[in-house]
Amino acid sequence: MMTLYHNDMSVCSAKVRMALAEKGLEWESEHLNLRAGDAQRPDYVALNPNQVVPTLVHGERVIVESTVICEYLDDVSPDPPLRGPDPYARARMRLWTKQLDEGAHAAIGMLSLCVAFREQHLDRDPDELKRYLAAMVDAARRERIAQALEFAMDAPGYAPALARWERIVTEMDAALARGPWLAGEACTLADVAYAPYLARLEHLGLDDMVRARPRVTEWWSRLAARPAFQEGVRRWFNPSYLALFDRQREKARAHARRLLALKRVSNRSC
Ligand SMILES: N[C@@H](CCC(=O)N[C@@H](CS)C(=O)NCC(=O)O)C(=O)O
Repeated sequence: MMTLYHNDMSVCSAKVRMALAEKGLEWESEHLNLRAGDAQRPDYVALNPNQVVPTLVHGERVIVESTVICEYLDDVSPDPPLRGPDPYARARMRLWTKQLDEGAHAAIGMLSLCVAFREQHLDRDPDELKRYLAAMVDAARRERIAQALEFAMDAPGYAPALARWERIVTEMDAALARGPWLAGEACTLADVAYAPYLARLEHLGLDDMVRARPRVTEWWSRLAARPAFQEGVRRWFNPSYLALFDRQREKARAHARRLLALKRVSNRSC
């Protein structure tokens, strides 16, 4: 039996839960409350020194990093295969997941913090928040939270994070012109990996970039209709987070429209 240490609204956890569901694998849930600092508990840090979810425990084996966990699941349970049918499809699949690990995940973190999660941090006891930030091993994450707390959507990292996601969605559009899934003919770990991120863009009101591209819209609705999306992602949506997103969404949408319009104007004048 596998045990997944995870969080309901964590995009990286949702990615692994969806992969587990695609594979039809049974697993036990150890849910962590990230806002209560559970990822910094010594017993959890012993499993995952990065203080992040998810972590998969399979017998004696401990596996961290959501991309690595998904590939591990595909190795231990190859049917149905989720890495792509041939070397080229597998290479394209990896390029997509690599991109998430190399900044796109941090960018969605920045957007989520500035639009919504800062509100949760501001509601915390200030001493507890100070302790949480001081104990954090990832200085870049601490900096993102500090920026979000101080500047919200005017944080210096916000516009670049939004632009990064617009670029990704543009690349998705080009990929989907060549085949029904991101890496070609088959649904792979690339599609699974991005599903929770597309849901997050929607929750944050930052999905104009998706809706402006019919191919991406169609792919996203096919992906969200998969039973594994329901099982691994939607079923876990936390109502208190959904209510927070509902409160913030229209402000974020209007702000993003202004930012992207400004970018288009400045691109034209260059
Ligand atoms: N590269 C890691 C990133 C994991 C990550 O950033 N997890 C977030 C949730 S999506 C987390 O656990 N944050 C800890 C916190 O908010 O205290 C992975 O893919 O597993």
